[in-house]
Amino acid sequence: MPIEKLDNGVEKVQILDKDGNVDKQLEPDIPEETLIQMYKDMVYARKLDKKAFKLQRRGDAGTYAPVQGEEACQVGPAHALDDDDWFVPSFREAAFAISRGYSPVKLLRYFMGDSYGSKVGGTNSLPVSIPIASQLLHATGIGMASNIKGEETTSIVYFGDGATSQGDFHGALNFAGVYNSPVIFFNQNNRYAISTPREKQTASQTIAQKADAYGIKGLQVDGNDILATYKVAKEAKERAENGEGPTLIEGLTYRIGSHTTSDNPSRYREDEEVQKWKEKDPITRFSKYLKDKGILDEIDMKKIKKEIEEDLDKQVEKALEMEDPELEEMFKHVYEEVPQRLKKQVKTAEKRGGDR
Ligand SMILES: Cc1ncc(C[n+]2csc(CCOP(=O)(O)OP(=O)(O)O)c2C)c(N)n1
Repeated sequence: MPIEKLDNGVEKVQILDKDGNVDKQLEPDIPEETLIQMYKDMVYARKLDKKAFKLQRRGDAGTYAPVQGEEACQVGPAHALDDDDWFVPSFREAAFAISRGYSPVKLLRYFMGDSYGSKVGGTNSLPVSIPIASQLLHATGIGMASNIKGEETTSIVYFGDGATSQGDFHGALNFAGVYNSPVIFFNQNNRYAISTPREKQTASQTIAQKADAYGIKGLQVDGNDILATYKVAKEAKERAENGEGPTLIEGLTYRIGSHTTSDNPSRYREDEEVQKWKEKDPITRFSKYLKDKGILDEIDMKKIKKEIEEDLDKQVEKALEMEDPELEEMFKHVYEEVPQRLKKQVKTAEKRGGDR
C-alpha cells in the first residue's frame, strides 16, 4: 500500500504489512536497541492485559480495559516522542504507559481502585481519564501553555472513535487549530465504542478528514503497523515543534478483546470478524520484521517472553501485597486543594465504617 490516497484526499500510511513485508522507502531509521525495546514493550503490555483480566475475574481487581490488538498505536508513538513531551491518556493506554516507564504495579493498582495509580507527578503525563473526550481539551490547553512559555514540547492525546461524537473533541480540535497548539490527536479507531460500531458513530468516510474542518492536518495510519505509527507520530511532533500546529492521526486498528472486563462482545460482533483482525496482529508482523533483519531470533524472543513473565509475576505480587488506601486518598492526587464538599463526603463515609 505504502502511502495510499483515498478519493477524499486523505492519506493512509502503511510500512509493514500484515505478512511482515516492509516498504524500504518509508522504513524509519530506528536504532536497534529501540526496536528491541519496542518489541519488549508490546509483549509486556499484551501479557499485562492477560494478568489484569485474570485478577479481575478472581476478584482482586476492578474493571480493566484491554489493549490487545492496539499495542502498535501506542508503543510506536511512545518511542517517537521524548520524555518531556506530554502524554494524555484515556483509559486503554497501558502499552504507552509501559513504554513511558510507568511501573506495572502502579498500573495494576489503578485498576484495583487505588488512587496511587493516578499519581503521575514528576512526569509529563496526565492520569487515566474516564469521561470520554474530556482529556482532549486538557491536551490542547497544555499545548497552548507550552506555546506561551516558549517550550518545545508536544502533547499526545489518545481517544477512541466513540469520543469523536463528543462536543469536547470538536472544541479541542477547534482551539488547537486556532491557537496552533502543538498537539497530536491520536484516534484509536478500534471500530467499536462498547457495542456501537464505527459506521454508527459518524457518516464521514474517515475520522481523519474531520481535521479539515479545523484547518489542521489529518491522516490515517495502519494502527497495527508499529513502523508506520512511529513514523507518523515523529513527523507530527516535528511539525508541532516547527510551529506548524496540531495533527489528527486516525489509527486503523481493532479491539480484539472485550470493551472492558464487564463486556461480552459476542453479543454484538461475529467471531469471523475477530479472526480476520487477529491475522493482522501487530506483534506477529513486528516479530517477523525483527527476525528478517536479524535483530532477534526465535530463541531471543522466547527468552524475552520468559523474562517478562517472571517480572510481571513479581509486579503482580507487589501490587497484591500493597495496603488498601485510606478513604481520603481517593481525592488526594486529583485536586491540589480537596474541595470542602468532598472532605465532607469522606467524613460521612468514614463514619459508616469506611465501606468502599
Ligand atoms: C462522557 C461519558 N459518557 C459515557 C461514558 C461511558 N463509556 C465508557 S467507554 C465508552 C465508549 C468509548 O468508546 P471509544 O471512544 O470508541 O473508546 P474505546 O473504549 O473503544 O477505546 C462509553 C460510552 C463515559 N465514560 N463518559
